Order: sequence, then C-alpha cells, then structure tokens
Amino acid sequence: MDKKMKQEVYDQAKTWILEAGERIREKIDAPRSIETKSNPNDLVTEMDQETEEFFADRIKETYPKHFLLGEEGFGDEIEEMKGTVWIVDPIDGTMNFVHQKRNFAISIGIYHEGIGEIGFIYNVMEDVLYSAQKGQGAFKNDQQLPTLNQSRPLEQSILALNTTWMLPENPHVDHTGMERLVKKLRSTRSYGSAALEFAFVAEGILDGYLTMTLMPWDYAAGAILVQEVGGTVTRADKQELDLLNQTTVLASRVNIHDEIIDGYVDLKK
Ligand code: 2AM
Ligand code: CA
Ligand code: CA
Ligand code: CA
Repeated sequence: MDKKMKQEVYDQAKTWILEAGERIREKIDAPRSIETKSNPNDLVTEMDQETEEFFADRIKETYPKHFLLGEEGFGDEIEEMKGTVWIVDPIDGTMNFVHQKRNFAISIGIYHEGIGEIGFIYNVMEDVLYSAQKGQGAFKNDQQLPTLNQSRPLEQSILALNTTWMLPENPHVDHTGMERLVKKLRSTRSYGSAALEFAFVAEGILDGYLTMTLMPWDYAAGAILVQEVGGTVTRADKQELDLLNQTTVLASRVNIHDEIIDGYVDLKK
C-alpha cells in the first residue's frame, strides 16, 4: 500500500470507528436481545451484528477490492492474507457490553499482503481511541505513546491473565506453570476485552497479556499497537501469529517475554 493510500484508509477507518462508537453509545441503554453462540457464556447481541454490518457496507462500497474478516460473519471467507484485509471485531468484550455497559472496544486491524499497516482500538464508553500505523508509533487519542524501553523484572510486573488458565482441566496450558507465574508476578488483571488488554500493554499500564484462545479479530489491531511501542507479540510458543486461526498469544515488554514462555508456559498441545 503506498503512503497516500495508507493515509486515506487510515483517515476513513478513523471516521468510521468513531461514528460506529457513537451509535453504540446512543443505544447503550436500549433493550436488547442477547443470544448465545458456542456456549451459554458466549454472548452476541444485535449491536455486535449491526456494528459489523456498518463496517461491511462501508468497506465494500468504498473499497470494493478490499477484504473483510469479521467475527459476526458479514465479511469474506479468507483463506490467505492476500491484498488488503480489514480484520474487524465490532464489539470486543460483548459480555462486558451486556453486563457492565462499559469495558468493551471496537477493534480494526488493516493488513496489506499479510503485514499489519493500521490498527485501531476504540474504548467506546471512555471515548478513547488507540491507533497505530506501521513505522509511525502508537497513539492514545492525539498523544503518542512512549516506547516500552523500561525493563521491569517479573516480580514487579502486572500481567493480564484469565483465571481459566489456572484450572487443572483447562485443555491449553499446564496449570501448575500458571500457578508459579502468578506467584512470581506482582499481580494479575483480567479486563474481559482482549483488544483493551493489548491497548493497555501498548500504553504501558500492563506489562503483558497472556492468553490461550484468541481469534484474528481479537488481536489484529492489538498486535500492531504493541509492536509499534517496541513490545513483543508472538504465540505462547514463540512462533509468529498467523492471522487466520485461533491461537495462543503473549504480548509483553521485551525483557519478560521469553522469560514467561521459557519458565512458566507449558502448552498441552
Ligand atoms: P468477544 O467479546 O469479541 O467475543 C474475553 O476474555 C475476551 O476473549 C474477549 O476479548 C472476547 O471477545 C474473547 N473471546 C474469544 N473467543 C471467545 C469465546 N468463545 N467466548 C468468549 N469470549 C471469547
Ligand atoms: Ca464474541
Ligand atoms: Ca473479540
Ligand atoms: Ca466480538
């Protein structure tokens, strides 16, 4: 993508994400029907669908050659990261949206030939927009985020971690390693929105985020943001993220990244 096109797409995506957020805020107290997907705690509302449709309509009309990969199925069937692909999570943190009416985000990552060029994470109720363009740093609203050049030992680090990974029966990671990790850390947090957890790592208010089951739309934007402030983002086995499948992820300050994986993460498969 040339520089001019990239800036145009960035400006367009920014306008749309702010508009989509405003629509959600306007209807935040409206009654809504809540359905479940893969399990009784996997929620979806008409607002998730309407918001993805909002992006699908606009992307298709304005950029007919671009592709859309979205959680709620209004996009394209993507089998490879060819061309320009918008990876959209219309509401990341649907459970928070339903139960708390806050702590959820719209996430958009725009990839060109497999390379993350543009990332947006919009904390809708706080009206805070995190953004990044490859090679140009990351921003919180209009303020550039400092690079994560401070190395902080694990003992003084706060890691975003879901308590699920502590359960012996979880199929993804050995729970005893997670127990040792939790004991070693200063503390853990769990916000319930993967996109916001990436944004907080980029902002430097979390030292890392470790999770076992993310989909591309959960991390497409977040990975760009964290990389733009000098953080490290890989799968929890140090391999590169592939953007097409469910995956484990560790996004963190550089100095604790390999230490967490080598010392505490024992994947079951
Ligand atoms: P979602 O709200 O867009 O579904 C919650 O811990 C985080 O995990 C959210 O970012 C949520 O995204 C994501 N997630 C991914 N797959 C999920 C699933 N099957 N059920 C619930 N949350 C899921
Ligand atoms: Ca969902
Ligand atoms: Ca999500
Ligand atoms: Ca979602």
